[in-house]
Amino acid sequence: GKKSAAPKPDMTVKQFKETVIKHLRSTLGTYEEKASKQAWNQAIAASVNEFIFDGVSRTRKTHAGKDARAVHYLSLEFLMGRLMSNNLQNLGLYELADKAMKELGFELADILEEEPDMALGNGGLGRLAACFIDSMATLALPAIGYGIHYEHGLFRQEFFKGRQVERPDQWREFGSPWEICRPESEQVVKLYGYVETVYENGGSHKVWHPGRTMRAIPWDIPIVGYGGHNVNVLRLWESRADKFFDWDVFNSGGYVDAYTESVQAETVSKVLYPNDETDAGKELRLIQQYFFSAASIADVMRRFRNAHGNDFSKFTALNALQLNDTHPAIAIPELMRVLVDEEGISWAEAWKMTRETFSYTNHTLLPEALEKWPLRMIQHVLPRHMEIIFEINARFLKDEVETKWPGNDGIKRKLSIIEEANGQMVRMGNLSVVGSHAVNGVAQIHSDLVKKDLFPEMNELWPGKFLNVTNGITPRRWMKACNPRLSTLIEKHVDADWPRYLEKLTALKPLADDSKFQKEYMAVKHANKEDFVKVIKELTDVDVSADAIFDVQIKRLHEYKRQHLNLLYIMALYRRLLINPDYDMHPRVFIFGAKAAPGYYLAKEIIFAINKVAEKVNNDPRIKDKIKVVFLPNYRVSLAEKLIPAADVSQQISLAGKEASGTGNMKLALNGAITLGTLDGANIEIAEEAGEENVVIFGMDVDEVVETREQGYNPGHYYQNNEELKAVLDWLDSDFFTPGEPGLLSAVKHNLVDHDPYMVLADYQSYSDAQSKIDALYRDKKAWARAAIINTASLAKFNSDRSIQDYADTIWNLKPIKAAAK
Ligand code: 26Q
Repeated sequence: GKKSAAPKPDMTVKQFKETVIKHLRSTLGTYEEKASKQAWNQAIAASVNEFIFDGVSRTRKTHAGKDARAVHYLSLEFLMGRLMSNNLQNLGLYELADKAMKELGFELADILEEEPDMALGNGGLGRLAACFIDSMATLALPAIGYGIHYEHGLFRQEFFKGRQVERPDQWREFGSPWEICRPESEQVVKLYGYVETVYENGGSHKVWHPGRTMRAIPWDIPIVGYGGHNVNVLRLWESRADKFFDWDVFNSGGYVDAYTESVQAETVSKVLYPNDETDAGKELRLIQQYFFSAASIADVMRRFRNAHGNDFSKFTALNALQLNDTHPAIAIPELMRVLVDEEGISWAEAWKMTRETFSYTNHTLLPEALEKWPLRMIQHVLPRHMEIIFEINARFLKDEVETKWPGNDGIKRKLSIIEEANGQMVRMGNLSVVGSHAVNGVAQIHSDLVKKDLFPEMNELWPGKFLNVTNGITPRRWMKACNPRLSTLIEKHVDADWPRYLEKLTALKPLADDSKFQKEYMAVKHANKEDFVKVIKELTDVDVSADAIFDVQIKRLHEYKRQHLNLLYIMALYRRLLINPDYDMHPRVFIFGAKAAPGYYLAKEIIFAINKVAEKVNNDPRIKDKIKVVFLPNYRVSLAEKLIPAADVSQQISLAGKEASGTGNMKLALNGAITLGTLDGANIEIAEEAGEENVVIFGMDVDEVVETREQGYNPGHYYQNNEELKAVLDWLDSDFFTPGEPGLLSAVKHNLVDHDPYMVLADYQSYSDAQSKIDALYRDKKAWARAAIINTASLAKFNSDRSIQDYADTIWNLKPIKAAAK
């Protein structure tokens, strides 16, 4: 059967047109002849909101009536991208809107370009949160996302003479139609001050006298589940300065601090930290983390008290709190503070409730990326929380570690939430493990390493606490909406509800050898590439051919992701062509998209080097357009949606053991790109699902990496013994790519030859050989088409609905509740 999961909306094209025009006039204050594309965009959004707001209310009433258990997904980042096309798709309104706009003389796709990306995240972790809330709504799970309403999301990237320049992001410059301010749910967040011990009735309790309070204002973004029945919300907190100071506290201590910090109140939700993986412990970042954690916990408590007063017996039965990495880990002592200090619940009881409520997802093993805060800073900003952390730690070490390993100070030192070396630090990872009932990694190998390398003793202490939930992506955005041509082709062969049940794509497997289907599938890819040729031209002024292999590496710029390995190979290919103009290869376009953290020196040097090599390669007539190199500026969700459907090769070339999962790898493979990757993160599972013959794997695996390091890794050895590798590295020292200015690209060379922390040189030859396999495979048109089709047909595991079902079953113990129909 071809039953459709998305309901047919009870609206006609004519009615939709009338609604849009109504909003153009009454909401936007303009009219058809005068309205800008932007005004049309807003009018469509207002029309769509008529459906959405109704869904928000229906869903809310359903949950309130049922006293439903709910999950609260706490994340510093939600990388939502654009919302219009997704909302239209999930409501089943897309085709209707498309027709309506055509009748009004517009291309809907064109008008959708007016919407700025909501870039409230850095990369993988933030986009994962966005896919997850889509799936939670789709699965009708009572769920709410909590985050920060950043005024400025991730910076806009420009290139100036090949170097990255950061410009502020202005996603709300003209307001956003998708958010609803909820002033009635404002919360107060306290900071600084001191803690008083009050003795009474033979006992004592703690009173925190904050040095400052600030206001947290919630903005709700409706999250429309696929099919439109269920609409959840993403609640983002905006900080505002309090209208007045608490003068008593002001006078009693911290006067200067409180005053100079007062400027910060409004800056707390001003800007997203653009550093993924690492950042030095900045006080403002700690305050951001606490600000939204405290506001969110207060919101959970308010909702609970409204239903149950001060009877907390049902608290754990009704609430799950998920920590997206350690960034919101301060929520653990905050919940303890509220339960113990404000509700008068005993420590033992409160701790039991806290642990049952929290769970923690780890997204990295990189030691420099594990969050640590100076104890002094937490003491200063959150004095009561520091006391609570001490108490949690003391009880943990005494009752649990000492019992298991009596008298073992080494293990205590290792497991302690407080690190005693180089000034005391609070280890947020340890706090998160100790305060949670479940800890998960994001791909199988990563979860194994979390147990084996990161928290081995914790795993001994609590076998069963550590789990794997492999990441996923929403097929609604990452196939149905972004790749309409492939979706249309798919729908000729599989049930229409495939965006919900992605395993239905396995019905395509028998077609992988069907030459008619192969041609249709590759024609779709070619058409998508033709579209993207225009995007490349527009953004970079480089002319490329859609007949070339589109070889894509899109992800944040990081040494461990090894964009410079890709670069070395491009240089080697270029050199081969200069040495032998008849060098046999299929034309290739290397496409990069990547932002570097503004303070990450080497990452910025790598961007510069790629841009300089690109400039030279793209303008060298000797190589007859066999290679083009394109570094797309300002890579972001909306650009990914255009590029991924056009990709032939998906580069996933991190050093084994370093990429926790990756999710771009899933998006690209689903859209028919062949993975060129290491045995790292979810690449391993993609190879398992698609079959090893349908991916190209190279390089050391995790065990070989460990072995190579133990033998004393010497990058100079590879440099000296590989003629081509030596030649391209030396090339970076010359002025060949930077005429008249030798040495401009030397930092990249010397980092590799002298240090090479991510073993680029060790994997170089294997990578180069793998690239040759890609070339050969592509030239066998049928073999390539077959492999690409099998990839599309085999990726059901990476549906984020499956990830969320895993969380619901194994961590949250959460059941769906379908919202009442209209
Ligand atoms: C920490 C402290 C201060 C400022 C910023 C940060 C910070 C911000 C963002 C630290 C880390 C991040 C983001 C990490 C991230 O995106 N990790 C990726 O998560 C994906 C989803 O699980 C995985 O697929 C990737 O493998 C992983 O790198």
